[in-house]
Amino acid sequence: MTKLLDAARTSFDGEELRRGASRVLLDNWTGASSVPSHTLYPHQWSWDSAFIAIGLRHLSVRRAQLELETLLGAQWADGRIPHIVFNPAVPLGAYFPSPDFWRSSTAGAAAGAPAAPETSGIVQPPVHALAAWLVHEADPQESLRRGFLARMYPKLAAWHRYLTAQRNLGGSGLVTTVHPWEPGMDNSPCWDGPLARISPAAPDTFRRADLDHGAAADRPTDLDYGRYVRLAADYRDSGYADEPGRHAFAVEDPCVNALLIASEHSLARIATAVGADPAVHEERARRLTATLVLRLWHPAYGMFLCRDLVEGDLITERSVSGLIPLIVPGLPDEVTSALRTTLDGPHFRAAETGLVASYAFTGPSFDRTRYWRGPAWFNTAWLIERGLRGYGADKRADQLHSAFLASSGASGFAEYVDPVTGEGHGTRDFAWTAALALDLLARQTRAGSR
Ligand code: 9WN
Repeated sequence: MTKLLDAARTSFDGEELRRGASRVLLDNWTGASSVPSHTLYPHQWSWDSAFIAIGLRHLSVRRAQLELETLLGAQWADGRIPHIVFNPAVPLGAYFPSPDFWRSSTAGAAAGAPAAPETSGIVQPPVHALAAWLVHEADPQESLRRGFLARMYPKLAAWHRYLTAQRNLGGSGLVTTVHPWEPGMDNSPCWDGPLARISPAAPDTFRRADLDHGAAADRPTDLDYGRYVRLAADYRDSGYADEPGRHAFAVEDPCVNALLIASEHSLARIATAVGADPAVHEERARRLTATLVLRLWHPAYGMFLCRDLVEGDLITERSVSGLIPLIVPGLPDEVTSALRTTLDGPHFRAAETGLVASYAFTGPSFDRTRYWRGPAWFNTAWLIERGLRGYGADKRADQLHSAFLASSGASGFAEYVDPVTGEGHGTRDFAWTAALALDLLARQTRAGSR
């Protein structure tokens, strides 16, 4: 970082930031869960709720528990946690695809969708067991008193079983995602190749609600949206069935699988706390870690890559997803040191900018403001900060920590920011940005002078 950037990107008033972040979480709370944003995302989202719970625990442990309980209340009988749980009080036109598109209670009945609430039929990255453990740790006595972990454990175990059994579509053991919305990085250039094979749904068959609130230049193109709609409609029309060879889009993503491994480690702790056997989770975490390295590590790129199961090849695009495995304990030394070099080297320039771009500056599709094609998100920075700390890189983690706090507040808790200027983009008062800022602030207070 230059000296000027350094000062602007690391100075903040902790008390003001705490007040601002708390206000966002209080405003986005809807009674039993939170919305990521009242305008752009007016329902409950799966991985958002996990990140939100991690921050909410510092405001109200009870609400943080409820956030996860509400989400898991919508779990399907096959174990999947849907990526959206719809609020019936929100008008259908407020978000697309709406419940009448997914039709979970009917189209998903055979796969075990509940009769209510209505949900989507795809999933998002499994951060939930990690979040449940962190919520528990915030107040173990209250957690025990309410039987929080005992109620969460069977549901989280069923979720991981769904992912590792039904979503093992490549047979490698890794989880396969079947829609670009599943890895949570919707418009990543990694999907351009796989998406090129999909014929888009006709533009007059749907209406994009996102453009009512987001700038068109920042959001995915109409062509990509048509392809998202086609893939989701085909999945729905198959009854949300997961079978190898059936999906036109089938990708093994490093972030999804790294979060599963981190969550398996948390599930082992949860199992021990509720008197169950942690061995199955420890063993699965070990196996998945070895497979992740075997299948998705690319030494010459110095990072993990996505694998396209339809073509069988690695996708040679550098996305932040490929750095998230830093969160996985027990990686070989050469892997972690290469990941750190890539993070701060010319592709991601994280030490210089203080932020973590979603896609390499050097990539052919880099765009500073378009969705997941360059801008910096705060959940990925939080994961990398945690990963660096896990590997003892405290000094580097401290820098990321301060830069995160400064830019989250300065951007008005933006959904994402320009990775060079830090200027806010997308929606503001975005819940996970505020929640994860609160979490980092709480850790700073505990650590004292950092
Ligand atoms: C589709 C809610 C979600 C996040 C995703 C982000 C975006 C939705 C959209 O918003 O996706 O799920 O409409 O673009 O990409 O990570 O969970 O905040």
